[in-house]
Amino acid sequence: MRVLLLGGTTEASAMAQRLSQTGIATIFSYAGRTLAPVPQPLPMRVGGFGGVAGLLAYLNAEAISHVIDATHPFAAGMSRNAVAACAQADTPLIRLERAPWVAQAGDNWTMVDRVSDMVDALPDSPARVFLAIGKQQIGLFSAKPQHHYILRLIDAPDAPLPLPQTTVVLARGPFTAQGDIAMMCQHQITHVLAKNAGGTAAQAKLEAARTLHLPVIMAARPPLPGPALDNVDAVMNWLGHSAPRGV
Ligand code: 3Y8
Ligand code: NAP
Repeated sequence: MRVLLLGGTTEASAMAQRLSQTGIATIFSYAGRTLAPVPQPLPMRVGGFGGVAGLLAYLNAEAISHVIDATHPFAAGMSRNAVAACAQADTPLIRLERAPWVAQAGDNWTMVDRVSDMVDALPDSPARVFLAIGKQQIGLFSAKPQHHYILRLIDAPDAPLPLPQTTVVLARGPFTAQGDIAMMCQHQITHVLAKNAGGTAAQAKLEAARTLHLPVIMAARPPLPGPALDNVDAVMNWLGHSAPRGV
């Protein structure tokens, strides 16, 4: 058995711990989005594969018997490529994915279908917007330059930001409600924008918004193909009962 673990989430790190403890030959894969990704207890590879064809070639060259896609629910491109390449390689694939967040009593959420719909959900009158969606899609918000955007990023921007009024907060999760309440008060946040990532490491901003009675604009996840499980034990069970490719 030789597993490729597509990582980049808290669940992927938990999966890596379990696989390293059981001695199953596994390669942990990062996209290389950050300067210094969290080390893993497994051999790591960093960088894209080169689309579906590149991933297919990798599966064959590395004789991968199983693929676990533990990427983020918004890493749709990687997940779709994994489904296509594993189908061609006849390699068993499972997605490890946590449940989405659900609004609770006291929450003031506006749900939108996708990140690009978040801009229209913002008011026209100037606001102080906590953009907790990373840096890949902040260009969308140049359509509403009247707001002051507080951006939480992992690495400092390597180019000028496409927004006229910004404050950058450098931090890597997991986050705490206490920390996010303090940060939102310090920056006088009026709106919180989030992707429905689910999980525990980034829900602090939602707890903080609830405490501070702030509105949240929540982007729904992109639809993803293929079977998914929501915990490490279930994936270990799947591994034990999935015939490797070509059998
Ligand atoms: C490179 C690996 C672990 C995994 C930790 C999780 C939790 C902390 C919360 C906020 C939201 C955001 C962002 C976020 C969280 C975990 C998890 C998660 C959100 C690292 C990591 C990589 C990335 C990539 C990065 C994206 C960005 C998104 C920041 C490592 C730390 C906003 C997603 O600068 C960039 O280009 C960053 C890009 C993709 C989204 C975006 O579009 O910008 N994650 N995040 C992975 C790789 O190279 O393959 O550097 O160590 C992983 C984690 N980020 O093992 O403990 O499980 O979700 N990551 C979101 O949820 O909206 C922050 O600030 O409240
Ligand atoms: P994406 O848009 O779905 O993928 C874009 C391309 O990045 C993929 O086609 C692939 O390149 C490469 N890639 C993505 N994940 C990879 C991985 N684990 N290993 C190797 N290559 C990978 O991905 P994304 O949303 O930018 O996310 C990138 C990474 O950050 C993922 O590991 C994800 O788990 C993590 N992350 C993302 C978010 C988020 O909000 N999107 C949040 C937390 C963590 P090729 O086509 O060249 O193979």
